[in-house]
Amino acid sequence: MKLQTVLATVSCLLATADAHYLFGRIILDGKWSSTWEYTRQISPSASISDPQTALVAPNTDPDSLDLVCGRNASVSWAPIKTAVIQAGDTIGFGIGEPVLSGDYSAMYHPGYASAWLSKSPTDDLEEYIGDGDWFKILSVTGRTEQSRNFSDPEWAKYYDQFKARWGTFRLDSYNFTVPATTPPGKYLLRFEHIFPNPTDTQFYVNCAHVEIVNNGESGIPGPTTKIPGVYTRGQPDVYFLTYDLSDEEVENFIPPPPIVWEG
Ligand SMILES: *[C@@H]1O[C@H](CO)[C@@H](O)[C@H](O)[C@H]1NC(C)=O
Ligand SMILES: *[C@@H]1O[C@H](CO)[C@@H](O)[C@H](O)[C@H]1NC(C)=O
Ligand SMILES: *[C@@H]1O[C@H](CO)[C@@H](O)[C@H](O)[C@H]1NC(C)=O
Ligand SMILES: [Cu+2]
Repeated sequence: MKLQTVLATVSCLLATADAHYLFGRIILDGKWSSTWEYTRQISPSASISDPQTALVAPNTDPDSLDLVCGRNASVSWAPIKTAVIQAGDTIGFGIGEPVLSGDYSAMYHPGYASAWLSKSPTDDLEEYIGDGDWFKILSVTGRTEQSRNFSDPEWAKYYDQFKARWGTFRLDSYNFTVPATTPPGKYLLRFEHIFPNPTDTQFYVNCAHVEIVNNGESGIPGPTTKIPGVYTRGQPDVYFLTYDLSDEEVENFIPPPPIVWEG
């Protein structure tokens, strides 16, 4: 068991140079959008020379403004559309270009995902830098009905007994419901996939512009938090080695606060 853990860790670190991804597309009315059609463009990492790798590289600084919507995207600097969605309806995020060659066109790393909303104080989403209150509307930790079926011959080759315990492992998208009592308005809709590591946890984050329509009852979303500020370097539910958890611990894993607002 000890040796297995060491081997698995080494292969993970070797793979991380290329094994990155971003969520440049949304799934609206059951259809995949184009990359950056509704999602804020991000900038390449200045420290990586290959342009594709530079774009998909994750943020590893929990205190950076890049934690809001991805690298250099707390400001909206390229025109995008606003997706109109009815409170209670389903929306999703999907992997966008560039998709790195090889086996990486998916949430390649083990870890957990979440989706968040933050209401723009004005009608102009382009102007909103995401410094208001955020609430969580989705949390995926262990396996769900959307998880890959690794008994299926198409996916069996990607099976890994440690990584497959996490619900998003090897998925190229995730769909979820906007709570039915979400107050109407213009929002940043943020998707986050976290690959925990003891020292440099990777944050994969992107944001879409959405207008939520709700002619019915509105609730009071909460609990809320600020981003950055939601995570502290070293906090044990963000900074850990996934291989060190037992199957039961992954199944019962409690993600970092805040809890999901169900509406
Ligand atoms: C999310 O929905 C889209 C559109 O129906 C679908 O292509 C995709 O496979 C779904 N994702 C998952 C993980 O089920
Ligand atoms: C960040 O975005 C600004 C526009 O807001 C752009 O002018 C600048 O070049 C970008 N920075 C990097 C490092 O890509
Ligand atoms: C998973 O795939 C196997 C093999 O194709 C199939 O027999 C099984 O029904 C699938 N399970 C689910 C939950 O779809
Ligand atoms: Cu990676």
